[in-house]
Amino acid sequence: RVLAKTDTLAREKGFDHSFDLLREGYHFIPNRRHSFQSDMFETRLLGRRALCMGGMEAAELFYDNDLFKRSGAAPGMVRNTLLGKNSVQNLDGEMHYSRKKMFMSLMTTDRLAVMDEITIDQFEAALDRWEEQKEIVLYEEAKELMLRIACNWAGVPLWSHEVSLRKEDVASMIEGAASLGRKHWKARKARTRSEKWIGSLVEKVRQGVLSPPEKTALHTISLYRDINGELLDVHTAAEEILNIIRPMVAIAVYINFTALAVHQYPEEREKLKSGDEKQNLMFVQEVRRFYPFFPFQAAKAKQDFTWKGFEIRKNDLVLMDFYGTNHDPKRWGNPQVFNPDRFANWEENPFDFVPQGGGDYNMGHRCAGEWVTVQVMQIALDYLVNKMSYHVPQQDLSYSLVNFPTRSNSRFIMNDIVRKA
Ligand code: HEM
Ligand code: MYR
Repeated sequence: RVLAKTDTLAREKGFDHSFDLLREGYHFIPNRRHSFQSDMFETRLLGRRALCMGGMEAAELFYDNDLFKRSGAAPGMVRNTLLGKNSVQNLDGEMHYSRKKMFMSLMTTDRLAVMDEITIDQFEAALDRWEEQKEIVLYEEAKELMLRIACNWAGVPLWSHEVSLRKEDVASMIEGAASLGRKHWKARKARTRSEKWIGSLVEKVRQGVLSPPEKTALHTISLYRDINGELLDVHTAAEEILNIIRPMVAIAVYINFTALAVHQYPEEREKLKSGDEKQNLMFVQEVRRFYPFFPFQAAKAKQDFTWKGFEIRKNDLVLMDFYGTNHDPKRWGNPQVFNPDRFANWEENPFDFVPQGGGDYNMGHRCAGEWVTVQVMQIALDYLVNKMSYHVPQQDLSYSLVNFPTRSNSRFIMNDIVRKA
């Protein structure tokens, strides 16, 4: 590539802005895109130069595999807690393609239908329990519910005596992903313990003493062979099985926000009472667009190039803002208004709506579990609106826009739960 004449990239002055990132959270990149009037700017994070960008065109750039790679991009603190060291998120090229194909092979129509059945069964069982309780904390209940759904679907045995330990550990990997200090160490310990748990199951599958059903994650990943025809080492296989179980538990965050939206937008709730599938989907999509969850993603430039006249150098660290792209006023009118109707005539586009990343599932790093997430949320929404009645007592429903990831401060308390006839 020939370097074109370059414009000056807006550069934030100062030695390091990690502290501002902690202070401004989800708004760190959008605030600066706004004040610099530019979709890309330069700052310094964790002691190094970092280019931050957002918006639809930036997303298109970010998913160009000739220009960006993932290996060595995610900070160690996130790899040691949320992601794992040798997992699919850190791979590029052929290695990534083959590993991603393994993940996508778990997402067939048949397997997604099984997911629906398991989810409905678990919601039914949970509703039986909830009717007996005076009060529940939805976010905590949802994590347990999702752990049961995840293990069942993944072919992972889950004994009743271990439910609370596994739930705490998996939740801690998510909740401690962007924390420092005690919470960080707790998340690391949780990852080590969870990898041991799953690793021993992988060994049993390989020895033939445990036989999970075919097409489940435990079966598929334990027996997957890479481009050299080799099995994954046990540790990596465990990381990848956790890459199914952990994010399924993370859907609890979206269940919390779905309940919050149902509570706070009664006129939208009314539209869901007919059970119309399209209205339900529009609502779920707006929950994923509107509420903050996965903030941004990191990659590294593979070569020198220019974009919109800005010079990007090989090995530059680039952060792509997902939250800000979903709230980009250039693309979404009144982005801070919750309005499911905006999805009525949405022309699907892989770069403007990126709560779980963008681009192509097979060729890029877009979330392998996006269909699972949407399906589970659709069922949860139908339960919240049409299958149960409940009361939402006075509580602190606000959520932080500073901490990654976030949820209602009260974790959504409900009482007087009754199954609707
Ligand atoms: C990747 C978000 C649920 C499996 C990702 C990425 C994001 C994301 C932002 C990275 C995209 C990129 O790097 O370009 C979320 C959110 C979820 C969720 C917010 C809501 C709970 C799930 C579920 C599963 C899953 C339910 C599995 C059943 C994965 C995998 C990857 C991934 C395997 C790695 C893909 C790759 O590197 O090629 N997710 N995800 N996620 N997600 Fe999710
Ligand atoms: C998952 O478990 O993979 C799904 C969602 C987890 C959300 C965690 C959000 C905080 C992580 C900050 C990542 C920054 C990456 C550079």
